[in-house]
Amino acid sequence: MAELLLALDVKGREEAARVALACEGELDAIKIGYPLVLSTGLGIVKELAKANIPIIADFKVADIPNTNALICEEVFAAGCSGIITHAFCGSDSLLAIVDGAHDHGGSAFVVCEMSHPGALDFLSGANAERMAKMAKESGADGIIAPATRPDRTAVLRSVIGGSMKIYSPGVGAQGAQPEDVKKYVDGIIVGRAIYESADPGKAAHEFRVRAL
Ligand code: FNU
Repeated sequence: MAELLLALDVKGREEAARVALACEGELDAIKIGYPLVLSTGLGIVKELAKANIPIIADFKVADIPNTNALICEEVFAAGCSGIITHAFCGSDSLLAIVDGAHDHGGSAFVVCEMSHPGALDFLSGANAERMAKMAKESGADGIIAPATRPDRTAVLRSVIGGSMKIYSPGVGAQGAQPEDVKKYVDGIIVGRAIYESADPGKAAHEFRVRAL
């Protein structure tokens, strides 16, 4: 049984509010990222959080430890409950995110293998497994692994064990189905297949049921 996370990659406050309202009651969390935050500002977090739902900041942070810590301060002060980070900058940078999240009562999720075809250039295979191992050693709360490659997500699950979460993007527009990965993961991440739907609430409901 997997949770449903909406990737709210729409632009502007009105559109974000429209989709979030339509999906009310169907979601376990909303994932926001650069498209929404660059078009509205981080203040959007407080508006979305009014629905009493966790907001996860998908900023795929990739910087030196000090900058990562400063980014965490802003993300959690804005009201987010989780942050998504890259791991390829190394263990000290990763630890700055994990500590930054935990210091603010939040969670840190680590991108290990990405879902798009180009991930096979760098962000997959042995590199992904090394990053998953590092994520576990860092005390991170979970990892991001691809619904588009369920076999790889199963491998990453075996690397991290059962105590960390896996959130999995790639369902819907990128071609994966909830049934492909739900047994390996704690949550599926769905964006366009919900927010571009004529009826986002109905689409979210269907994904939620299929992820059970
Ligand atoms: P949709 N996302 C992803 N693949 O797609 N954070 C990754 O490997 C990853 C992500 C995000 O395709 C992507 O940025 F690490 O419209 C987008 O916000 O369903 C969402 O997951 C997928 O959106």
